[in-house]
Amino acid sequence: MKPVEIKEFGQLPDGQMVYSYLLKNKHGMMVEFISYGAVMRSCVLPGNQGLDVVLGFDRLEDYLASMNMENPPYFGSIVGPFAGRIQQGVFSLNNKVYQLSQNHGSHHLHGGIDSFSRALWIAKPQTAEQSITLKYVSTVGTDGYPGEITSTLTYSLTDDNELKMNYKAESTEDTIINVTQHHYWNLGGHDQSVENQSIQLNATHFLDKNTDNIPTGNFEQFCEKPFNDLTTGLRSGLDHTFVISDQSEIQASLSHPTNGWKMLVKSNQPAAHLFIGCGLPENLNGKQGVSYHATSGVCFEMQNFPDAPNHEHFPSCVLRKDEVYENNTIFHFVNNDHV
Ligand code: FUC
Repeated sequence: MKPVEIKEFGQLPDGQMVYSYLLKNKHGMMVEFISYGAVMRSCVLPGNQGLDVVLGFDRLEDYLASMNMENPPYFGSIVGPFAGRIQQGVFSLNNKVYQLSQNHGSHHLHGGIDSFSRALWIAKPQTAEQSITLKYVSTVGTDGYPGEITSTLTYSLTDDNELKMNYKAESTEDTIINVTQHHYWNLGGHDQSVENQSIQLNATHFLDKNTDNIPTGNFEQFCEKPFNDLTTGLRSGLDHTFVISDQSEIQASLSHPTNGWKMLVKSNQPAAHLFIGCGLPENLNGKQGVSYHATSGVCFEMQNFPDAPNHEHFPSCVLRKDEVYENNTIFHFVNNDHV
């Protein structure tokens, strides 16, 4: 078995070491993760002399500082225990009311203050070629969540240029869960703009939301049939949850107009939350001196509906203590001109 390349990436303020893990396939595709936030730091496609298609930072300090911004970008990280907003951070479960941390105005966002994105994940011994498994245990009551939640995340890179994510969670008490991934993609390279790249979704409706970006419980139709190109109007401030129409193989795609690259997204999740960094600060200093801006990348966050605990007609987000939650998502890169 070919060992994954492991390096020291930096030290947390408390002295703990953050490692980086590099997966490579036979075509030269390379994906790098770090153990802080289980972040995907780079994803280099084969053949194009280092076409790096995800946004990120060069130094651990930049990741740490970014999480202290007013609107953290969550570059490349795993988001949880509950992705998206929960109104006032309040929900009921088993006839008990829980108050989660209010880290976004008076609301709860992306798992709160000590969320999965800020955690140090620990690597487990490698069991398959070009694969890395990270584990994180969040203690009972972290950010107000019931249960000790054990997360196990495996990222694998195949020789078909597929990046596979398998995430599992178990809890010692009934809890709520909605985990996603926050990679900002740009098929032209992380130093470009995604404005002219086309997005297609296996969806006809998105969740209506209020001025605080919280679902109202209603659905809005944006096209007649799935896999329409998203209209420019919608794309110019994209921070929407799209309802996946059916569980057919492909849920979303991103295509570059000229270089031939296409990313197909396959997932077992009921929604795709799409975000084009409208909340990113201008001139955010990223990898290799690149200055990121509002259209530097687009996130395909495959997940359940935000605020699901407060809407009975949304898919359930309850994880019972004897159950296993799974998010299986695959990013498949294809290019007829290359491989
Ligand atoms: C997305 C959005 C949010 C937020 C964040 C960085 O998931 O829904 O609005 O700003 O990521």
